[in-house]
Amino acid sequence: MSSCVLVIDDSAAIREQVVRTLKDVGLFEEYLEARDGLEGFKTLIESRPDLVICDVDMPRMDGYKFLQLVASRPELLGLPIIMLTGMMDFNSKIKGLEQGASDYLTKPFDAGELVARVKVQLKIKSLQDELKKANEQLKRLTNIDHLTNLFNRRYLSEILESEFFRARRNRENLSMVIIDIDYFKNVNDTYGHQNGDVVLASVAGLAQQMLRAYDSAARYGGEEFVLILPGTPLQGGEMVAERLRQSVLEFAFPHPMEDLTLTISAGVAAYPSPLVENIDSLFRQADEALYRAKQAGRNRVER
Ligand code: GH3
Ligand code: MG
Ligand code: MG
Ligand code: MG
Repeated sequence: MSSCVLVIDDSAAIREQVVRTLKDVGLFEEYLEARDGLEGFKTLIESRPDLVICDVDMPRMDGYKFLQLVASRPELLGLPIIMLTGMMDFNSKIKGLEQGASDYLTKPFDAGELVARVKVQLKIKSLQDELKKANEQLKRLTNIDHLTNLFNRRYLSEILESEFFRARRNRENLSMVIIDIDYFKNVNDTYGHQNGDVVLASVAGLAQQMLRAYDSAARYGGEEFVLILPGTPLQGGEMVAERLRQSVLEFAFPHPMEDLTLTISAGVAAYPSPLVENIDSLFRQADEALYRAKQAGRNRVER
């Protein structure tokens, strides 16, 4: 069920005729009207109808200009617009379609044809919406690690690629933190693999809580995580890692892990730095720092 249609025409009689035709078949719940392109665009932005029926010849702003305005707004992409006009010549139809109209009807219109064409547009719109949803779902599935809800390793490479080059272009800082849970094998051995999974999800949740909107957290390996912190120098990355280390240390795990004191080790590296000229060396620096943290006894952050 589509809920809202907007009818734009300078003639009150035509608007009434269109609305009555659509009301007769109960295609919409709400009917909005506007007298010209300008008023129509304002109503469109405010009320976001599911379909627009628009006259071409109107004072102040005509239908072509209206189409141009709509096309300039990416958020309106896919909105069905049926042009309705008295103009009989082909060129005006072609012009309308080229400017983004979904369909074209000439006045006087046949009620049955209007309804049929509106239905076609609504069908196309709903298929597009489904496709969009399926695409978003697919994107989620390809980018997200199921157990932890963090980005997966595959998507981490994409993020690193874009963030590293953005940092280089804009001469901005970029920090990377690699985290490895200490003695995680013991957790599995003591509480079982399923509880181990709970621990992984908990650590991921704590990491996610630390982050700002443009930071990213990914599950890099079994019990290894990576944080990407754009606009953050080395000291900032260390601070984030240290806060996470503290919060993991203090975290109260659910039954039967009440007695578990979990720790993490982390290595931090940042761009720019004399040792970091590309993504690989950024990774290597962070990994070597992590190794030093492990060597130094774990439960610590190294740079
Ligand atoms: P260290 O302090 O040196 O890091 O010791 P560790 O035991 O954490 O290191 P190690 O790499 O030897 O062990 C990691 C363990 O993580 C081994 C593996 O069974 C476990 N693991 C990997 N992925 C998963 C997972 O998805 N779920 C669970 N429960 N365990 C996992
Ligand atoms: Mg007109
Ligand atoms: Mg490991
Ligand atoms: Mg480990």
